[in-house]
Amino acid sequence: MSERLLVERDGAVLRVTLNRPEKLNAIDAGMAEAARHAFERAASDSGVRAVLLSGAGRAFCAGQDLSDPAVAPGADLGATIERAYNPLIRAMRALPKPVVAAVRGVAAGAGANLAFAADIVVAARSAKFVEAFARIGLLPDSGGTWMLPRLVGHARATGLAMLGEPLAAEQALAWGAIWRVVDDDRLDEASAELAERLAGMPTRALGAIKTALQAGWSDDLDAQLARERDAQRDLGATYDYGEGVEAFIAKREARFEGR
Ligand code: LHQ
Repeated sequence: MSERLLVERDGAVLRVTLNRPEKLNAIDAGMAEAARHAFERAASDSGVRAVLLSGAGRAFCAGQDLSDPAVAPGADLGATIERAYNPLIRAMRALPKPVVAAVRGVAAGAGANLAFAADIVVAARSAKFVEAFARIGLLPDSGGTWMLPRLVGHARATGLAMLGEPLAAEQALAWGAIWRVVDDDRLDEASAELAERLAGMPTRALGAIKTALQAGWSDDLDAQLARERDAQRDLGATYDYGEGVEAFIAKREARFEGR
């Protein structure tokens, strides 16, 4: 779409940038759909092997644009969620490739849960995650009520969701909600390095890891053991497994191709 969402290829990394910095990248009509399309394209483009999601300016994302008439009090908020947010979160979680979120400054409301829907979150020390919903009479959406307890446990998820207090980057790290905290001036470099590194790894294996870890949240052990067996059978037939083993035996770096 418009330049409110930037989608750029950088080698095998697809960079998706929320680009409305004057409104802290609040999501207005069309932005969530454009982001969803970007993730869907990433799924079907074999040249894309990782996605890097970030926000332009001082914030990651302030969530839904509250000045959008579509979410004015009395409007059908469920319609906006069904049209914009649910398909985006589904597309991110269904993408069998790693998604890195680089979070600088505030990630509020749907913006916080968008970050938590990524596979690996790298946060600047300045970052804070705010489940701002209850402050305006709503509940966490964009998968927040599903993801938060899985990331931080029921008690902390409840406190975050009910109180809407900012969760600072270091605390989010200590609680296991995110992968890493870096100094603000290192965020761009550190997140790009990580996305590039993931893009050079065996993509099919990373996709299988993502799918299996997610399935494990609801499957029992037997189902999960069967899933691991089936996925390992598939992965054992990939080029990258052959390359990985050959490189190991030859004591050289593997050159994975994502197939
Ligand atoms: C904004 C926003 C914003 C518009 C900052 N909208 N302009 C889904 C679909 C259906 C229904 C509704 O909900 C959802 C999901 C959601 O995401 S609901 C939750 C929505 N988000 C929030 O409640 C957060 C609202 N924002 C804030 O609390 C603050 O702006 C934060 C804490 C994010 C940042 O505070 P400051 O650093 O002090 O910045 P600021 O407040 O001065 O914001 C800068 C500008 O951005 C300002 O515009 P202005 O023209 O005055 O400079 C804000 O109005 C605008 N802005 N968030 N969500």
